Amino acid sequence: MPSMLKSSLLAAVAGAVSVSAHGHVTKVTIDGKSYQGFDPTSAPYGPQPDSITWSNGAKDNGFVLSSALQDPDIICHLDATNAALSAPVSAGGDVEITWNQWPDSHKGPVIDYLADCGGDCSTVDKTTLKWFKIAEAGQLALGAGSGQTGKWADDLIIENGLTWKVKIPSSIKAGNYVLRHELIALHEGGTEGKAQMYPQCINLKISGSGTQSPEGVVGTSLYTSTDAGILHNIYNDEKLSSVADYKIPGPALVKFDGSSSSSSGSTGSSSAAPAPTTTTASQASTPTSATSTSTSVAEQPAVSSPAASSPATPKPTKTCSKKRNARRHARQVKNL
Ligand SMILES: [Cu+2]
Repeated sequence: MPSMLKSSLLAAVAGAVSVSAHGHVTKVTIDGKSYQGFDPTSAPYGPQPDSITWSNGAKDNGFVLSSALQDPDIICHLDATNAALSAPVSAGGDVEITWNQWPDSHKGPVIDYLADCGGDCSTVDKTTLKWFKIAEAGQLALGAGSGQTGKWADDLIIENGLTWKVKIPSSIKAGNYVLRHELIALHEGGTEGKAQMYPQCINLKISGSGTQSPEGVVGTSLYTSTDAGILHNIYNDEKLSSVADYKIPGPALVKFDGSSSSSSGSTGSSSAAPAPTTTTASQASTPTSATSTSTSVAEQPAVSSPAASSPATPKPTKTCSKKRNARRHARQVKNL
């Protein structure tokens, strides 16, 4: 396919700076303050400034394959090491996470977890962190026809100016936490071990008067390669009766005091989703403008319009659904 060839050539020309078109978190914004994300594509060539985002060795903007879900790499990305800083945030406040880019072909859920560091997050052993799920969003609309993909939480990232907003539960106990923000790409999810996991960890110092301290599970126990939401063919929607048939992977969403609902990503049509947590590109410059009332932390960033009527327009940019690219990805991961 010519466009495929063209994008491969472009990627090759981009060379060392950007080997492929996945993505990494480039910025985290809290209370109007921006913190630099870790850039795995420039880190090999120079030191990165201290930040609240954990560093990793995903040199190509890459991912952790679902064949390695019991490996510590799944916790905070490939060879991740602790962030030196922590950002203050009030319980009930929002954390906005901005990606540098995201390929249209990469569809799947977006999930956010917290883990209590029990002390200093800059030195905590990541393998001891116990994660509980505070937000999730999965499939939002079924594919329109045979072989067509539907609308997914990952698509909202693109729609919302590459930014995802997650609300810190207002009832959570104050303390030092790591936020684990994760995109999953299922374009090859029909093959066991081929789903792509893109976790990014972020250190937070949460203030407030809450008392909830949920149980969690260690990162290497969050998923297995055969979980229904990970071993999943996104091109087979005609076999589904509703978007709720897609099961978002990982432990159950925690119910927090004062929040009413469960995941809207898995509760059916997106028209049922309330809208307060949407982040649009235009809102991004005024992150504290959200006028949301006491809404659930679990609400997905809302689809801006009746989404069922506007199925994602598929573009032929299958960044790594082509076998050659997939092999290249695998090689890169192996060589890290
Ligand atoms: Cu990819």
